[in-house]
Amino acid sequence: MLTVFSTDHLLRSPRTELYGGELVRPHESPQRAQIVLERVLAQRLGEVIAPADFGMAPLLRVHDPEYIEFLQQAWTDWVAAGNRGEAIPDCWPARRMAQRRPHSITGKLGYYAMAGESSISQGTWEAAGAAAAVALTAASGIKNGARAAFALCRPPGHHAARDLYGGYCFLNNAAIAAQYLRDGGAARVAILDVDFHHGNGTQDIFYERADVLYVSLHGNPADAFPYFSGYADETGAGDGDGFTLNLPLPPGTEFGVWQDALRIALARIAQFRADALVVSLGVDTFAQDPISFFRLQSQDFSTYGRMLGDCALPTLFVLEGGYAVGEIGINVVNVLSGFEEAQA
Ligand code: 6XA
Ligand code: ZN
Repeated sequence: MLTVFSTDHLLRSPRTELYGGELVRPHESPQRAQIVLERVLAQRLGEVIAPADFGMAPLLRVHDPEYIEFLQQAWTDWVAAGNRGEAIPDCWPARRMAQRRPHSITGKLGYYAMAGESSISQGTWEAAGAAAAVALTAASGIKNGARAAFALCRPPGHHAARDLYGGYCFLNNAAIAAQYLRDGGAARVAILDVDFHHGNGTQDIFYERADVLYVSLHGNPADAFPYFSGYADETGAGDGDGFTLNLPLPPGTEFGVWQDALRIALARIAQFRADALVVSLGVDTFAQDPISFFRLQSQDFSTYGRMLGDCALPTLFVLEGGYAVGEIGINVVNVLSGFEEAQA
């Protein structure tokens, strides 16, 4: 399987994450991508290439132009305003408040943030742009007939909506890739989100569309981030009614129960008759993950990788979360190798 990777992920290296009432070293660290890359190479998964340049057009198919401009400018404006720390919001357009974009950079951060943990620092925009290019390059492999490709993206993307960042995400790499596949001739694209967290951004982007199916297994939002998205009764709207499937699962979920939910997800994807599958691949479902509450073991990632391979669809894997850095490489590559085994 082809892997696409960019060293520009290193440009995303904030010092702080707002966590447990403190500013701590970010869970979403440069080390994560390095360890996944090392495992890809050690297991000889296949060729590793750098991304091509796709320009802004495919980003603007998914995100608002004003939002992109905000991301490009945020750090410069934050520093120019005289702030000394990294850029974090401290006021949001909550219930019954005006949903208008302020002039002030601090106001803009609140306007565009769906969560407050992710500090914006120098290079954040450049790294996010590189991650989107990684996803697009891997998607172009699929478009040109590859059976599978792995986008080793960092920062991740599935919490980013048309005009929202947060949950460590700025540009929605999986959504940008899915839209690119649609524009390249795939009539129906399915997105399967196996990250521990609900991909509120991806769901929102395609919520009213019947051409992109969004299916997610995740920690019940009553108990887990992003708290305000991912309930089972969110099923799509308008033309998209019935084209969102959420399978929320409770704290302590073991692989057996998770696998039953995956079978339901895969049955829906088969019924949809997708031309291509995009997998939002987060491995924060791992039992030892520091911020999540499922109980998957490393061998379980191989097992479900084989189940994905059995679907026999052109498949693009896009890296999302996973913070047990010691095992992130093993768990990610177990999924990819399991997939290859089933396809062989
Ligand atoms: C913020 C938790 C962010 C979770 C990010 C993630 N307290 N999403 O892994 O998939
Ligand atoms: Zn996650």
